[in-house]
Amino acid sequence: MLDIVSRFQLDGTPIGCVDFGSGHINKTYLVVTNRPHLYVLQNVNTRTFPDADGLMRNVILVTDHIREKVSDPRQVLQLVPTTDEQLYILEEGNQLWRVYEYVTGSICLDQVESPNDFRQAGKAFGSFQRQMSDFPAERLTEVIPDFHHTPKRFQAFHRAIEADRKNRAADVRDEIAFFLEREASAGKLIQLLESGELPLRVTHNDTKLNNVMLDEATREPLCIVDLDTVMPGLAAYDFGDAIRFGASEAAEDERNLSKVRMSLELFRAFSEGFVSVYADSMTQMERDTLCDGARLMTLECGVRFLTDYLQGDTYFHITRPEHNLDRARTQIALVRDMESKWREMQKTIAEL
Ligand code: GN1
Ligand code: MG
Repeated sequence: MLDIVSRFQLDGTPIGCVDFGSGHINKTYLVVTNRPHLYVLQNVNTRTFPDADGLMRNVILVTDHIREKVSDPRQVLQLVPTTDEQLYILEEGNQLWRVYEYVTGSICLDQVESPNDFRQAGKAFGSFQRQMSDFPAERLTEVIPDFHHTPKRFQAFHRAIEADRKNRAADVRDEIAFFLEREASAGKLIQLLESGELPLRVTHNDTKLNNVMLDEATREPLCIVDLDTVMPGLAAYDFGDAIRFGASEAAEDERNLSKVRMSLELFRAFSEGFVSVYADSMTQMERDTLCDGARLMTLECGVRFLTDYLQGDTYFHITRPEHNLDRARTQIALVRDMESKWREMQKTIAEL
């Protein structure tokens, strides 16, 4: 690893490389040097992102665009060039390596410590959408086509059930039934997009709380990370995926399902933050479908986890045998909880 890292223009000599972060797709390391200067090294998963150049072009376009709009360099990810002045290394076998400046004085959270943290995350993702609102979406490569096309995620789910490669379907009959009972509602956002009732935006598409760096002193947002899935999308995707992950009172892989609930207090906090910076840019239909985004992103993620479980865990990194099943079950619990809190969720948005 130090071999790779020393091909980038670092301040100091790299002396260590340790696992970092909690992503399910890429491998991320913190690089320590003999100077007080930290870096983040990533080996991007090119099975998930086969178009490595397209992906890096997106990252460069997006970070350059945001850099024009911010005052503090910590407010946007900064790629570190290689010794031959490239912004990434792409080697044989489609091995993609890149290094970012570590965002000094920042923290990122896997779970909120207070509603205020989540309000700040709402501001961060709302600002990201606002910053990207004057960027021509067609310049971005669609690195994973149909990423949030929920009906197509269901089609893949059906194929996994039919193939049942690992003979797991019989044991998860109830979970499968839960999703299939809701399949009819999966196309709501896509249909509104196709009919022109919802506008296409540049969205982040993976708005987990741990993709926001907060200032460790003020707890205010510094920057958004994990730009690999920035693509044309819907405002409701970013709002919804953030609620799915961050408004849950438990971890995404919690096994004690009685702990898994969507907190209305956290839902309100995020909504306040998001709407406070982004409301002016949103259409009425976008506002009206934010709650649908929360429910559909959770349903979709659950379907993806269960699909991966049925296929033998080939997509999301796992650290225990039933990890993806546990994740699918938390998403089921969250969807159920959202359905029971639907009126309050909608009332919250209407009030804001
Ligand atoms: C993956 O890379 P990471 O862990 O931030 C996934 C998201 C899922 C998320 C579930 C490219 O995100 O779509 O919502 O796991 N990213 C990709 O935790 O598939
Ligand atoms: Mg991530």
